[in-house]
Amino acid sequence: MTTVRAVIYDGTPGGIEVADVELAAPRPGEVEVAIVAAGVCHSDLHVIRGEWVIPLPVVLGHEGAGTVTALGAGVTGLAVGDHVVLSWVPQCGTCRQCGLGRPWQCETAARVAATGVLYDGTSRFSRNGTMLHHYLGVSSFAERVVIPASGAVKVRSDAPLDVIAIVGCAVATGVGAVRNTAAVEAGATVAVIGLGGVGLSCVQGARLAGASRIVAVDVNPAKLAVAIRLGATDTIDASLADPVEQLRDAVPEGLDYIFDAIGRIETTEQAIRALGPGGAAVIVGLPPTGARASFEPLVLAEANQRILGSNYGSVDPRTDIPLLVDLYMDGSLDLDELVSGRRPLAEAVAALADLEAGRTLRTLLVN
Ligand code: CND
Ligand code: ZN
Repeated sequence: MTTVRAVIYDGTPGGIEVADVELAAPRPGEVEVAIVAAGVCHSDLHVIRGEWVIPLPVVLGHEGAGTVTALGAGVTGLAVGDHVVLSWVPQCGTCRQCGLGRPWQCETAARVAATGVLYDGTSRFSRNGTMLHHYLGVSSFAERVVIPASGAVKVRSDAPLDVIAIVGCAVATGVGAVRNTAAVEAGATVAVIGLGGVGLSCVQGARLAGASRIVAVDVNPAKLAVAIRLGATDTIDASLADPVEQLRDAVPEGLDYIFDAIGRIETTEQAIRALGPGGAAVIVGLPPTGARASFEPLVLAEANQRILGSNYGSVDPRTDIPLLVDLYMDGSLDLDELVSGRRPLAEAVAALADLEAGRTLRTLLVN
């Protein structure tokens, strides 16, 4: 048992605390990782706003990178000192979805995530004898974590951990939604609604895919400017006029793919309504539990359009995360532009408030 600093949320409004907690040693099949940097994602905001039902109290954070500090029994392929990016779908490799080649949909990982524990049904975090839950099997807002070995993805040691931490959620999710879920073809016309860490990663995925048009939509002019630097060909300020009409005007031949990277019901509906013939709307952003969107089935059928959901960019974390790190290191993917700042773990509350207010892109909490 070691004592580590961690960010705990107890389910009450504003109930976030940075405190010392106890971390138990890794059990068989688990590893301990010293977190170097953890990214603050809008999904953490959904949690502290009470928009999703998750087991509480919980150690927050699901994006991060660090070094392996201890191995549980039977762990192979990892060594103390390895650099790892954390995956929030620590795939089991044996369930039906893993067998079908869909590790991002691992049934075992989904089950343990829903109950806030590790694979053996227990947690490694506690505080004064009370169990604390893991968030998505990661809980990266801590100095050290214990996670399933498959959630620690080994990456090259020359890549800066306080940049590539964001590959673990924002970049895998956004680039993956474009390249894997939608499989955008070269020459396709693309729009991305919402330009946070996830949406700007969609923009970069579209650039890598060779999209002919990449229309970036946001209500914040600063985010539109970043999107242009990352490869957007056009920008739309959705606060000025109906974004659906602006999208249709911008690409009269029709949009082939529209990514909703926000998850507000109105933006999901905009993504569907603004599609061109044969187009696909890809839902990447996440709304509160139970929220409903609507669309007109007749239009969808007549125009042969599709609505796709994208979980974790349909990535296989073990192969896609190292590949995305390589793309950063060879200059094909710009991650530095997505990291708007770094703060010590103790300033987690301020970092979450900055994201909520739209002042930041990805803030990294560093140890
Ligand atoms: P972040 O808060 O950084 O960005 C959201 C962006 O949307 C900001 O730039 C806002 O200015 C912009 N915005 C807000 N309202 C509007 C509007 N009406 N029209 C246009 N733009 C608007 O969020 P993030 O990038 O960290 O996360 C985005 C979503 O993705 C969020 O819902 C998160 O929970 C989700 C997500 C999904 C997945 C997945 O696997 N599908 C993984 N991680 C995060
Ligand atoms: Zn996330």
